[in-house]
Amino acid sequence: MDKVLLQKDGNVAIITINNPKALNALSTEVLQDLEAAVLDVKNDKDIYAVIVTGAGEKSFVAGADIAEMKDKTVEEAAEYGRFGNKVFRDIETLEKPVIAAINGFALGGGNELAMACDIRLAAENAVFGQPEVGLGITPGFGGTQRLARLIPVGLAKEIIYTGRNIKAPKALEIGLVNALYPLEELMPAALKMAKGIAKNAPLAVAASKKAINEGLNQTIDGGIATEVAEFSGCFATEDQKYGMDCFLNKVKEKQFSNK
Ligand code: DAK
Repeated sequence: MDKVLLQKDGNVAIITINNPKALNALSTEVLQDLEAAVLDVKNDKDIYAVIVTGAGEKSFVAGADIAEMKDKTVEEAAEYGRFGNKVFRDIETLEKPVIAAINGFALGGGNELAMACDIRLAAENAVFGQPEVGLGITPGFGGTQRLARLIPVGLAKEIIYTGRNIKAPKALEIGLVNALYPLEELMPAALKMAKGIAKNAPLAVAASKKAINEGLNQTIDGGIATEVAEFSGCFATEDQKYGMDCFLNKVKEKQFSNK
């Protein structure tokens, strides 16, 4: 696994897309290594939060690998799309929060990877876009679906139909990212947020993620029912008893057990 690096810092995992010669473009090899890294994090009971970023100082991910894609047949393109979408859904449905630390270009599959994460923090030099129509294709790793759910649909259509890149301040203005930082402050900020999340009850954070994500695809009544199921399920955990005992006994420094 050298196209994706996996580091662990306490309860936080950092996944780094490491294909800098192609500005971290998503070749099949990169996607395979990303799938393995996500599986590792999923199975590590001591990891409570995850950061995804790109190697180097210029690019998060500059998209799917155009050189690899160019000569694909219809069937091969469908297979590539299915595989990339499977890996991105693994991230979206991972029972741990995932923060994208967007350290430069987030184009095509790069913007789509960021959108599969829960929270997007970006460097002030970041550039976003879905340039696929200029290459003769549609977005293929969920861009038509996630962008239209994340920002106003008319803006999503404008970004996809024009293929024009947008700069970080505009991405912040339209809600595509949560916050901007000078490049050197991006990873410290992402780590601080991830460690802050990791101090809370991991099972409660996971249940909140599930309720939000599943609720977005349901009616309001269905979503509320999902929330009730997730909320009540927390009462079967040791961490619910512990968290409430800590409050009632005025204990400030909590150490949840993830049970
Ligand atoms: N793929 C492959 N190589 C890439 C790349 C990419 N996406 N982006 C950059 N590179 C390579 C460049 O070819 C160059 O390689 P060398 O010439 O050095 O060998 C190296 O990275 C440095 O790039 P530049 O020399 O171009 O660097 P600049 O600073 O001048 O420009 C740039 C940076 C990010 C503006 C530019 O590289 C660029 O425009 N890159 C392409 C961005 C792009 O169009 N991305 C979207 C890709 S399409 C689907 C599945 C998936 C998708 C669609 C359908 N289905 C199966 C249905 C997803 C599609 C995409 O993501």
